Parts: sequence; structure tokens; C-alpha cells
Amino acid sequence: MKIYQANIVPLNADAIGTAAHGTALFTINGDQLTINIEMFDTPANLQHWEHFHGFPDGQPAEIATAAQDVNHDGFVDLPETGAVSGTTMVPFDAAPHEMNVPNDNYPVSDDKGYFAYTKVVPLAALDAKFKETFNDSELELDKRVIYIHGVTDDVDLPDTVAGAVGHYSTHVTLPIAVGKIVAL
Ligand SMILES: [Cu+2]
Repeated sequence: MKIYQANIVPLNADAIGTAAHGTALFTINGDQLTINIEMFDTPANLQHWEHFHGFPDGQPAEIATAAQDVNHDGFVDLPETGAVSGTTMVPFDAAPHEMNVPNDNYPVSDDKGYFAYTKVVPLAALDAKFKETFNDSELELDKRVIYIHGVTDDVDLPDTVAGAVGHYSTHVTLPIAVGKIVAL
């Protein structure tokens, strides 16, 4: 059995008015990857995209901080995280092993901004899909970071905030918390 965890810290807290934080636990046991994510103080009553991000070439990803706001608009948007965190890889949605990122099957926070997510993933299927997508790369969870996204539509985002994905707006993709995944 292999266990990984992440301490998830706020990102964009001052700009969005809430400091989202939580923990993630990844347990690999045989052919199963069990994912447990618990988040507090996220924007309430809202679906939150969540994924691990990383570099397909195996470079270790690091968490974005306010230093990644390179255009100084007050927000670290999704494209700005790329320099240190790489690209979106695996969604923590209803079917992570399908690696279909843009969808409406992510967890929804309650009226206190809390949510918990648990998913048991068939590891062989995830591994195969990951290799197909990222040039035979290994999952290498300890080189990845977890991102939680999403603010309510009433948060005023300047036009300089980028990162819309298909018909999903920058409100959906704005990062609100991030954590580096480490092996225990
Ligand atoms: Cu993400």
C-alpha cells in the first residue's frame, strides 16, 4: 500500500474574500486508488472543479502563490499557475479514470463552504488513460499538485483574468486552493 497526502492552502483568498483550505489523501492498494478530499471555507453552494496538475516530462510541480500573478491584476488565474504547476491532468469528478476535465460532475459545497469527496478509481484504467494522454508518463503523484477551483458569478473578475475552458467561464476555473502532494 502506498499513501500520499496534500495539505491544501488558500490561493486568491484576499481577492475572493474566503480562504479555502483542506486536505487530500490518496491510497493505492492493489488495483485501487482511493481519493479522499475534504475542503473548508470554499465559496458556498457551488460546484468546485478539482484536479491534479503537473508536468508530463516529470518535472516536479510546485504550488502557485501570489508571486504567479505576473500581470498584477490581483488574481492568480489558471494560465498563470502553469509556470510552476504544469497542466491540468486528472479530474476528481465522478469518473477520474476517464480524464474528461470539463464537466458538471464535481463536488458541490454546502452553505458553509464545506465539501467532502471520496472516490475509488480503477488504477489500471487510470494509468492506461494517463499514458495515452501524456506520452507514456507515470502518474507520479508525488510530483503533482492538487487544485480546487471555482468562485460564484458575483465575484467581479477583471477582463485580464484568463482560463475559460470551452463554455466554462473563468469563474469556474479560477484557482481557490492548492496543495503539493507528498508521499507518506
Ligand atoms: Cu485544476
